[in-house]
Amino acid sequence: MRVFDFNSAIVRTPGKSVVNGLRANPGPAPVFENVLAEHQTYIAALRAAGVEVVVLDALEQFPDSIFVEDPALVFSQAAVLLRPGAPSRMAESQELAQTLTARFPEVLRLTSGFADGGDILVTPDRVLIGLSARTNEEGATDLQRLLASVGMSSKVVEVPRGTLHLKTDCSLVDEETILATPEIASSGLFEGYRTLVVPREERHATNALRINDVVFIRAGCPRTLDLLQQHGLKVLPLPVSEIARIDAGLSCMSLRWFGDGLISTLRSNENKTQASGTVGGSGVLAGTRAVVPAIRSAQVDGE
Ligand code: CIR
Repeated sequence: MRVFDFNSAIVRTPGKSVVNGLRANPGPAPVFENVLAEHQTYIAALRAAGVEVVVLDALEQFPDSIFVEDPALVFSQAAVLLRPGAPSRMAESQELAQTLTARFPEVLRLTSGFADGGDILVTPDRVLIGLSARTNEEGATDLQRLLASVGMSSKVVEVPRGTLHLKTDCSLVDEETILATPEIASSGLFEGYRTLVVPREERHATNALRINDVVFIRAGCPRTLDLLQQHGLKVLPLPVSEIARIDAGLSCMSLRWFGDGLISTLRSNENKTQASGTVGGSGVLAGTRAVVPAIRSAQVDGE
């Protein structure tokens, strides 16, 4: 199985407070309805790619909680509750604890330091942990210990200064290839990998997301689209200009893994009991129908 083969994902509906999400970006705050629309398009794209999606309820008290990738890390065999480096996001991992415990055979916890999921890049041979303003050495070392306990090797690397997360600047697009900014491509981090370097004016396109046989990229990046297509990849541009206003991209809106079918069982139970958190999964075909108009509208918007 490839590291980007997924059949399951968790996302969280944005709350209205998402407009107050953390941002280094000095531009305008996002508009709630537009964030919601981008989120719905993203969910449809995941379903169209063959993933069953669990949609958790919004958490108004945590403006950034739509970005579920940061407080946790998931693999087929285990999940890890992380300790996000931004104080306003620290308690988000606890909000995921029950959901993860219900779905994973083992749930581990980071106990010291800080680490954000956005700093963790899973490659075929090891897990890369980036040191950034959100992930410190203590957190990275603790995470290495946890990963070793479930048989995974890892390496700690430096994130370019001023970059929010490791995956802000790079993504794995196939088993041998990394989509990267010029800075990270020349850093020597990806020795042994082929790097596809995005042009400087499209540097925000590097937070791409490979899901099964398709690579999601940010809409409005024609040169990156061409670069990936020339490389033989199937690419789906998705609108993220609103969430980009709070420094986010495509990977941060989901936790993804290849599960053993547990979700379907949970879905039928949760539908019966109306337990908190709604579980999506109207099927791959329904997802495909929903995502196509959304993509057209992104192109019309000239995003
Ligand atoms: C934050 O600063 O934490 C959020 N506004 C954006 C998080 C983006 N996360 C990610 O790319 N993994």
